Amino acid sequence: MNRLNILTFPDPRLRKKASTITSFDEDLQKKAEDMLFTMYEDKGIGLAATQVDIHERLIVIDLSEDRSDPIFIVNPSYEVLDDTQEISKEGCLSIPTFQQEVPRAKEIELSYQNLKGESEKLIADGLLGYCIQHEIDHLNGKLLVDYASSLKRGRIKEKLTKMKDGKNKG
Ligand code: GNR
Ligand code: NI
Repeated sequence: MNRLNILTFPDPRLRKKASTITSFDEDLQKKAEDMLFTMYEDKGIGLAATQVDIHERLIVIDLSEDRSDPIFIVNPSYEVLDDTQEISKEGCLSIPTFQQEVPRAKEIELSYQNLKGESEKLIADGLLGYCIQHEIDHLNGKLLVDYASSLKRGRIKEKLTKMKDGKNKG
């Protein structure tokens, strides 16, 4: 398994729209495993392929305490079952140190394919529902900063750019 590099805001590659997956092969399996490993290493509950510079519609999620219950989600789409807007306070591995309150649908029905290409459905609310909505935003090039004021967005952009410059100087 390989640890993949996670892109950080304001990297323009985070804005790319991911494409539909059509091959359910060993290569896909390997990408999914590397993403899961990377997500566990960075202590996230979800990761979208866009964040590791793979612009395909692939997501991994694991909400379990002991990191033993991964869900691999290919080509997701969802319908809103309960459109009550709930406020979800979220972080993102691509925007370190940043938190944002985001309005999310209360309950969704997710349709997707598994790594074998078989169709699956899942009804989700609470943290799982918010996480799915967050990851699908990534596949569409949307980020938590887009829900923030331009003032707050400007501040985090400056902060993360400075952090990166510092790192690059070593
Ligand atoms: O680890 C993460 N926590 C989280 C909390 C609330 C809603 C969504 C998330 S996803 C995030 C990891 C991440 O950046 N995924 O894209
Ligand atoms: Ni994220």
